[in-house]
Amino acid sequence: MTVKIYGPTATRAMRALWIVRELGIPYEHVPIEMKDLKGAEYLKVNPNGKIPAMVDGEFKLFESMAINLYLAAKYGKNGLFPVSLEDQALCYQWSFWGMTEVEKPLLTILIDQFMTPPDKRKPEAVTEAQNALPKPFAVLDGALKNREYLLGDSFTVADLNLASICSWAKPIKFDFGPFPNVAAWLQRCLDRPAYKAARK
Ligand SMILES: N[C@@H](CCC(=O)N[C@@H](CS)C(=O)NCC(=O)O)C(=O)O
Repeated sequence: MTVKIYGPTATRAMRALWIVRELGIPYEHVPIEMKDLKGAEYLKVNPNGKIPAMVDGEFKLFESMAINLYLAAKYGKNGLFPVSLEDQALCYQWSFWGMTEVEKPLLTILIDQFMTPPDKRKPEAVTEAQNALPKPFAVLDGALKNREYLLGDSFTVADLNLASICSWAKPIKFDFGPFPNVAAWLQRCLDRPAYKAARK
């Protein structure tokens, strides 16, 4: 059975497209367009009318982080999903943390810079978002001190999920000067062949 991933590459679907490449499993990419998300057909896949969504046989799942944690747990034979309960919990921790602490401010800036006409931009919201980022990035920088990846020496779904969120810092040219460990880790993750292949 082939896993189906719904959503264009230039969206959060990229996260799922990255992990299927890392896992080396067969998959079908359904690049449903934004205009079709609220159509009856797609609402049967994801009743939220959002992307990404994943279908694995009869099983349907939405929420990008849940999709990736599921795929890693089910198909991860190469250490992408760690063995110990504690390490698995750390994968949940960094995935949820990325969604709650980092994603919104980065997205606010990204949308303002690239998807909002100049007369509709909200500099105050951007300033608030910029002010929100140093605190979590300082935490992340500390967590990455003297280690290549979040859990230690090897790349896991924790890195993939969090790096997929932090990748939005690149187009907005976020200044990682004060966070050199984050900058090096992010580049390490985004240099992976599976990431590059998924972006094509
Ligand atoms: N928390 C969700 C967010 C899903 C989401 O908002 N996706 C965007 C595209 S990146 C979307 O579907 N937007 C269309 C809409 O909200 O109508 C996840 O991570 O999967």
